[in-house]
Amino acid sequence: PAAAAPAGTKKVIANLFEWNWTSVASECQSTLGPKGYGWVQVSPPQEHVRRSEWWVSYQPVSYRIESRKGTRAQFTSMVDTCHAAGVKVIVDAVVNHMSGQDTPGTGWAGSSFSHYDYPGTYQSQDFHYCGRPGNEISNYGDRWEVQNCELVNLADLKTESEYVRSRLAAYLNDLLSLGVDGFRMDASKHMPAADIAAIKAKLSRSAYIVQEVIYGAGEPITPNEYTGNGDVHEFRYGKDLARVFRSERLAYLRNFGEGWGHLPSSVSAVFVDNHDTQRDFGGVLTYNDRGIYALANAFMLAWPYGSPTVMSSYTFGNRDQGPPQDSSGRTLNTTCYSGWECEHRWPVIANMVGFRNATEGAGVANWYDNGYQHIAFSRTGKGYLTVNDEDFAITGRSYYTGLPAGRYCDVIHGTYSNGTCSGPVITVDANGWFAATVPAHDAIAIHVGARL
Ligand code: ARE
Ligand code: CA
Repeated sequence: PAAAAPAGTKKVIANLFEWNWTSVASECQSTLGPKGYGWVQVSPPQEHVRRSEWWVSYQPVSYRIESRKGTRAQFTSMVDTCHAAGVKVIVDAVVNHMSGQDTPGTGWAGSSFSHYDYPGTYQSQDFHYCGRPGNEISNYGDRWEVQNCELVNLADLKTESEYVRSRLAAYLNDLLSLGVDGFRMDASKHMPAADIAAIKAKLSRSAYIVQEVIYGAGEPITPNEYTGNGDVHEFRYGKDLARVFRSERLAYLRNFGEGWGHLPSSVSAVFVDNHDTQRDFGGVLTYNDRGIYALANAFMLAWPYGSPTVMSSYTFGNRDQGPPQDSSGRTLNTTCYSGWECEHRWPVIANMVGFRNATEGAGVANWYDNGYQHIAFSRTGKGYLTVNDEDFAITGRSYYTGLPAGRYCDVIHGTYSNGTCSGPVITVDANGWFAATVPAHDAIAIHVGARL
């Protein structure tokens, strides 16, 4: 199967979770483009139920591009602005189901609906009624049930039907006509891979596809089944990385990825955390872990496995809490570091996007570890990262980088722009070595794109 991984050297995705379209547009211009992000992933744009929680986005009531995040015109203008900044757009596409409210209501843009009836879009014959208690999925060990019953009461579309497939394709084609470049296929596990393939075959042009299939030990439906359609999210990545940082040894990372039983790199989409794992799947590293979270993202961005997504969150106290919003439920403009975490702007993370771009295509060489929490490796001829997650500084060591001699900006502690570095400079000698102290729980990173 052809890998659909994002093309070009700018492959890093920023997931601006629940940002409104106006704020996404200005972020493309001010930060994502300049910092080298190649893609922005945005939350579901279609009309949804009216409530304050974030997850209303995952309860479609029509395919009008009208949501708490903005109007169709604002969405279109956001796509154009991001493109002008060199950033492509991935839309989170909710195609497995419609809403899950038992009582009838009116959607964000005024469409009336009831459970299993969305006038003008779907009627009762377009849904699965699986006949199990509450039509609900309870056993992930049963393939048929997972794909034909309801995920948390969400009206499950008959994705095997020609009408449903065409209607879904019409929605996705509408987004493509507005310039969208790719889709995150929500709840892909709950649709047979063949149904997704049939919908994809109806798209008017090629688009990047990344499917959400959460690996579950012992489950019959596996991420591998979906790789023929495009990329698949590798949920083991963030879970394993967190365990290594929290309770194991960074030295174990020397073969991280396929060597750990993860998906083939060419079809794997990875992240330290996403909007579900930061809430529900305990143990992953999140913005709450501050410096360690930044180091984990630095490792992800430096390590040539999969297509990385950087998560960008709003601050939340409880799992259901929606994004900052006005009294009518419209999402407020993003204000970084006040209500919004903006991890994608943290200097360490944002600067490592440049490292990823500069080292694209180069393999790993010169791995070093001390057997515990201090590791280092080069990306052949292009860059070098050393992470020290010991409780003590590592002093008096030299590192072999194999890089051309020169003065490099340490992009973990400084930002390179217009030929100058705002932080420490690392000097690589004629033999490819440098000497430096790496403080406890810290790192040094240099690359050919930030050479003075
Ligand atoms: C909300 C309420 C529910 C209510 C429902 C309908 O919380 O109580 O019944 O509304 O009114 C999100 C939220 C849900 C929310 C839903 C709809 O997380 O809380 O429900 O939106 O508004 C499984 C799926 C996987 C899914 C996760 C959450 O396989 O696809 O569950 N992830 C995506 C999104 C979510 C989103 C949805 C799907 C729905 O990323 O944000 O839900 O569109 C094992 C299995 C996994 C399974 C996991 C949890 O690990 O291996 O497959 O993931 O358990 O059950
Ligand atoms: Ca289904």
